[in-house]
Amino acid sequence: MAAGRFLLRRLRASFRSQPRNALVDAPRARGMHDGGGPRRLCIEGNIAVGKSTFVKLLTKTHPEWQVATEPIATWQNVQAAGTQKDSTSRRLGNLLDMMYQEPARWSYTFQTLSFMSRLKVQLEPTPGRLLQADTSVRVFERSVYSDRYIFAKNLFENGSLSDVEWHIYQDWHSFLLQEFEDRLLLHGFIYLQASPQVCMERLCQRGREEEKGIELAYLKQLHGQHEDWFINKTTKLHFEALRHVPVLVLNISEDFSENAAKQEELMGQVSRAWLLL
Ligand code: UDP
Ligand code: D5M
Ligand code: MG
Repeated sequence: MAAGRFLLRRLRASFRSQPRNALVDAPRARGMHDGGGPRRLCIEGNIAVGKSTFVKLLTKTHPEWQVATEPIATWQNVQAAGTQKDSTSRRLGNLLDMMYQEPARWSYTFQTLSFMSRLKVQLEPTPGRLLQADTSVRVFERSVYSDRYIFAKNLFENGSLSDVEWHIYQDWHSFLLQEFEDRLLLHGFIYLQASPQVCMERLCQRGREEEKGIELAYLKQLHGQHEDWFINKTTKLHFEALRHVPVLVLNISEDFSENAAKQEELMGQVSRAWLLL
């Protein structure tokens, strides 16, 4: 009990001393999980803000951490499983591209694929080497939660998902997450924040073919969704435990990809926050 009170005091002191980068909701810092096993962190942020770059930096700093990147290759190359006679898979299409070309036609289909692929990743059993470690960490690039509270919500609000699709989506999303609740536990979000303009520059620099038609207005909508969830706290979340997952906000407007001092600063912020989880 005494140790618990000490930790709580440290969390509160840290929260007060770092208003912009604090772990929001830190007093309930165990997030969605109170059991043993690895701590599970999720990296969230707008398109092209720098999540994958940040995850690479985390891996370099903590080679023992296990990282699950976004299953984007699956979305770019949807395949039909081979039959017994013919074990080769048949390419069915690039659903990411199809969604950007015809949002009203393909957004709902895309949500089913992105959700299923993220769910599979989040449900993967913990590797043995992590079970043996005293302190082990799994990192996910986005989650089944950003699927809903960032993308699907936004696609509904901008008219790409119909009332019926949004209703059906929310129904199965809630049902499945309740069913798998214990195995989808998260201990913390790291929200990587930058202006939509910075994301646009990085998106153009990356030059992913399917994203060539993305406009600044879309990045502004997604920025607003992130801010409403993580900063303004106005997004209605349907899972009690999710409301209490601590959020570390890191502003990465300044380029960190080649800047050693900035990288050190960011990794320091993660470590300090991490000690509190
Ligand atoms: N990038 C950059 N400076 C940064 C972070 C990222 O120039 O501080 C570039 C990165 O090299 C890539 C693009 O921005 O070309 C998008 O980054 P990333 O793929 O990591 O973004 P994500 O979509 O995963 O958030
Ligand atoms: O790129 C991931 C890409 O996939 C980017 O174009 C956004 C898109 N994406 C990811 N999840 C969704 C959902 N659920 N709906 C619609 N579009 C989505 P990144 O580089 O990781 O930002
Ligand atoms: Mg990425």
